[in-house]
Amino acid sequence: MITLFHRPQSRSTRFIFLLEELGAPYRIHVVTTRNRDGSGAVDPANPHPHGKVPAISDDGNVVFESPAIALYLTDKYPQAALGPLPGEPGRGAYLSWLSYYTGVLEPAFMSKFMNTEVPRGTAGWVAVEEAMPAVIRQLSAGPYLLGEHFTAADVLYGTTFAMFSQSLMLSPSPVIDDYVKQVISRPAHARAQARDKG
Ligand SMILES: N[C@@H](CCC(=O)N[C@@H](CS)C(=O)NCC(=O)O)C(=O)O
Repeated sequence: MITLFHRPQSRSTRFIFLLEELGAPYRIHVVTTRNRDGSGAVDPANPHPHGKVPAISDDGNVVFESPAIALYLTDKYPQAALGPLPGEPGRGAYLSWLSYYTGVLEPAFMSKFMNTEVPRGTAGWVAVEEAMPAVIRQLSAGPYLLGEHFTAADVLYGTTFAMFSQSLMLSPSPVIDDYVKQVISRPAHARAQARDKG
């Protein structure tokens, strides 16, 4: 059985969404984390090395970091077809966009948030003004990141864009708006919101 280490309204909420999409049996273990304002504390029950969420334990096998968790779960529940398996078409694209999420997109958003210039040729990521057109190009062929089929990569990207769509982090884009609508209108997303408190 999968245990999701979770803090409501955080990056772990989207893994309730993914687990609901997968139809996987799971339980939620709500933990505390450190907060931006200095409050909160690492919960000793949380197996993430920095006490962050999400993390999962699959009967003692711990997985942390969002792309790794997404990949682990879609490989474990192949019948849900939420991510191409090794040898299937689209596997390379799936791995690439999952890795891009934490390797490029999140740092790009963080650089913008912190008003930091991204040093070309040194940083492993690019500015958000360069990253978003690449994502939009990929989605334009869509409707999903990998084409016609919704995958766990869309859980990560769709929920992130839903969070930032009203902020200055994202320039207005009808492609992103349509994408967000499709992702958050899924019944599993509503079920995840209902279970967010644990
Ligand atoms: N790279 C991690 C980021 C996880 C993360 O930073 N989660 C936040 C909640 S949204 C957290 O646990 N913050 C508490 C802390 O930084 O100690 C992932 O994508 O899974």
